[in-house]
Amino acid sequence: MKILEADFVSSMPAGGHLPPDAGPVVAMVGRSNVGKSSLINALIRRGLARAGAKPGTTRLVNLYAVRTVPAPGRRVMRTTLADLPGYGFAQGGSKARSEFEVIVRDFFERATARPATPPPPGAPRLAGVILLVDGRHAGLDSDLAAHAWLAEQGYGSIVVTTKNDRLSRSAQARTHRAHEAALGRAVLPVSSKTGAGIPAVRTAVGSLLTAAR
Ligand SMILES: Nc1nc2c(ncn2[C@@H]2O[C@H](COP(=O)(O)OP(=O)(O)OP(=O)(O)O)[C@@H](O)[C@H]2O)c(=O)[nH]1
Ligand SMILES: [Mg+2]
Repeated sequence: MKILEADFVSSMPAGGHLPPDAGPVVAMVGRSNVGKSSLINALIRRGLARAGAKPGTTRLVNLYAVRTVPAPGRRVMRTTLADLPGYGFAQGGSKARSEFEVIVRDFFERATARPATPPPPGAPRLAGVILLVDGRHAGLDSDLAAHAWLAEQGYGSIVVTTKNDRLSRSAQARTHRAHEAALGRAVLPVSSKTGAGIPAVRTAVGSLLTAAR
C-alpha cells in the first residue's frame, strides 16, 4: 500500500454516520494505550492522530481519509482508517466502559450494514480490522476475547504487536512466538517509534483492501 494523501475527516460519536464516500474502511482495535493512534501516524507518516500517554485518549471513532494505491499496479482508491477507542480502560470505571462498547458496537454495525439497494461506488464498507496487541504481554484475556469476537464476525484481520522497541532482541523473539502460540496465527511485530515493521503492515493493509474489492 502506497499512501498518497491522508487527512483527518471527522469524529464519529455513537449514532453518527460514516461519510458516504468513505470507501473501504480499516478499523484499529486494541486495548486502551496499546498504540492505535501511533500506528495510524506511522502508517500515514503524519502526526494526524492524537496519541497520548494516558489510556483513553481516543474517546470517539476518529476517521482518516487516505488516498492510496493498495498494491503495485492497482488504481488509486479512497479509503478510511478508523481509530477506535481502546477497550479495557484502566481507569474510567463502568460508565466509560459501557460508553466504549456502545461506540464500538455502533461503529461495526454501521460499517458492515448491507443496504437493500446496491451501494454506489465509494460507499463505506468494512475492509478489515487491525488488532493491536502490546508486544510485551502475550495472551491477555481481553485480547484473546477481542480476537475471538473478530473471527466470529468473519472480518478480515491483521494482528500487529506494538512497542517492540521496549524489548531486547531476544525478548522480541520469545514474545513473538508466545503471541503466535496464544492467538494461533501469524502476527506482525512493529514499533511505531522506530518504524520497524511498518512496511510489512502497509503491505498487509493493501491486501485487506484489495481482497475486499
Ligand atoms: N516506545 C513506544 N511507545 C509507543 C509505541 N506506540 C505507542 N507508544 C506510546 O504509547 C502511548 C499510547 O499510544 P497511543 O497511540 O495514544 O495509544 P492508543 O491505543 O491510541 O490509546 P487510546 O486512544 O487511549 O486507546 C503513547 O505514549 C505513545 O507514545 C511504540 O511503538 N513504542
Ligand atoms: Mg488513541
